[in-house]
Amino acid sequence: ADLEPPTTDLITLTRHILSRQRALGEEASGDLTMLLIAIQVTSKYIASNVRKARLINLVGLAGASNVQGEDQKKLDVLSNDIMVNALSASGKCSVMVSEEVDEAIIVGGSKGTYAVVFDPLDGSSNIDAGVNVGTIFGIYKVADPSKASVADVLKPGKDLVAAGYTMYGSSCNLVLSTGQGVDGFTLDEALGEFILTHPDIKIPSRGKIYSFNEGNSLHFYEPTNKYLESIKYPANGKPYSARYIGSMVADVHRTLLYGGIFGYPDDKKSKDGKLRMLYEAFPMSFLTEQAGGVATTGTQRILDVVPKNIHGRCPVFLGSKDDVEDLKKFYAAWDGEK
Ligand code: P6P
Repeated sequence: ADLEPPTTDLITLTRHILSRQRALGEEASGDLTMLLIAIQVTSKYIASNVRKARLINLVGLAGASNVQGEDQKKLDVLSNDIMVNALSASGKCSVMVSEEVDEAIIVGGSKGTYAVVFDPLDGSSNIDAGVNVGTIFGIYKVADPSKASVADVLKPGKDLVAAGYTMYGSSCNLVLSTGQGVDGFTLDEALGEFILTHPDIKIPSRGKIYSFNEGNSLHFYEPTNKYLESIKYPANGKPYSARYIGSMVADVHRTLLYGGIFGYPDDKKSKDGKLRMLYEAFPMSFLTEQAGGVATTGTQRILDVVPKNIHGRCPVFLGSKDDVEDLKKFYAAWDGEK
């Protein structure tokens, strides 16, 4: 095939972030730019460890000792430490919440005006099977760094100023929004740069795919089962396809690009569902809305939910506007016998 001549106008993630900063004019201090660049570096480094792990079977070797004699860390712990250290060193972050750490981390003496909530390696239970895993992050503004506390992150998802994820799979994809739409980047390992490959991602208004763990159907509430019934046995005789990877970053990435609906509902067994608000539901809902989609708990906009604690969970239905609105109709018609 006649190869395309190389572009002479390469848009890297750094260039993209700087152009967004310039668009904000003088009010932008450059702090968010520096923070996002720190996160970009962690994504590259985690990507290289995930790739290596598959080669040298680093995964799961907790307890084994490496040449320095220190404990070999599992990938999710390693990824957490990479992010905590990079965010602290950036000087722009004064509060952190990580899926791997029980308490909020307050960065002592930091003047950082941002808080970062993150799952350093979501889906890591799948990694031995070679399934795509990812880092999910959200960024809140911290009003007064000298008074930085957990209160700076116990805020509804609508207060996020930025959110994104990096998916580690056959290629490394970073998807980011700073509130002006969603852009996707692919890591060019030769350059060590994330290149803009999916500008201005818009989710189709309706899709043909549903993504639920139907192994939980026995516990699903009536509206969920009735909704699924309606797309598996539709009047028009054209059922939806089922796609469920079991790694949120991969399921959401596909939903953003192809459309359809992803759901992790609340049910009789899990009263609040399984997914965590701060570093799973909120960032993915922020991205979904920025891409023109809808994200609901079934009865409430996810981004309006106020977390009571940093590891709190909430039900998640997100994706194409028309598909999620269809789901909401079943909850609205329900008498709520949970
Ligand atoms: P289940 C992975 O463990 C995770 O946190 C998300 O990435 C994923 O969407 C969900 O759990 C899968 O859960 O119960 O379907 O295996």
